[in-house]
Amino acid sequence: MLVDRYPHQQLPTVNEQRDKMIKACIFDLDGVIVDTAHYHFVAWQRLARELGITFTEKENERLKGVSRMRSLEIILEIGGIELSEEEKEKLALRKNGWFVEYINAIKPEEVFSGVPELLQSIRSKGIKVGLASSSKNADTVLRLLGIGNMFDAIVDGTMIVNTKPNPEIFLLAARKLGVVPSDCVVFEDAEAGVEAAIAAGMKCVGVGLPGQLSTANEVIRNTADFQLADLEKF
Ligand code: B16
Ligand code: MG
Repeated sequence: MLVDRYPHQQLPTVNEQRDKMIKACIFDLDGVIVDTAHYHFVAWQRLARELGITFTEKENERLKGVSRMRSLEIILEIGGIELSEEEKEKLALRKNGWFVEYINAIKPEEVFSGVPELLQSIRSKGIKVGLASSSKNADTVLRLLGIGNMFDAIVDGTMIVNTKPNPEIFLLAARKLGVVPSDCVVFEDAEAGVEAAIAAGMKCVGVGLPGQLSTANEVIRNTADFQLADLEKF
């Protein structure tokens, strides 16, 4: 006897299938579009040295995607130093001054290869493109890279209260794009960012090495490796 394993009433209708399609792609900035992590590292290392703390490139991995203040707290934890809120604010400001000085030299060539083309091809399919970066300097970085106009909505660290892994940044991006969270896919390079995307009820493409970011729906080595056809898988 022929067993109908997929009774027709369980199959999605054409409209439901259309509803399931991804309607927005939301990109993180640092590590997904450009490597600003290097500039963050040089500035944090300069501060750590002043405080007598040894801060390595490996430890810098822990700062990816997290807020400026949390980054400072991680470095102080490494050095076993406790400071008042006021002192921490001063140090964070000092580090940011150096970071801003370094990123002022950023050139459009520093955008990861193939990324502008990927953003353009996503938009040409009628899919919205957003940017969601924890950085309060995202505007400056986008302006210096000359890619600000490639996004339908931009959310940065100045517009949110809770930083990744809290989903707030991605939920705000979806709202600005006019798309429901379940129709969004996030591109992220940091554990905290992947966690935030999933907590927002979105799909997530991790940008990193195989074996990393294991909670993402898919992991690719470089942002530009993403195949548009994969949007239909989500
Ligand atoms: P700022 P993303 C993040 O950018 C960086 O990955 C993280 O290392 C940094 O601490 C954070 O921005 C805040 O940056 O000090 O410029 O406000 O990955 O969310 O684009
Ligand atoms: Mg990042």
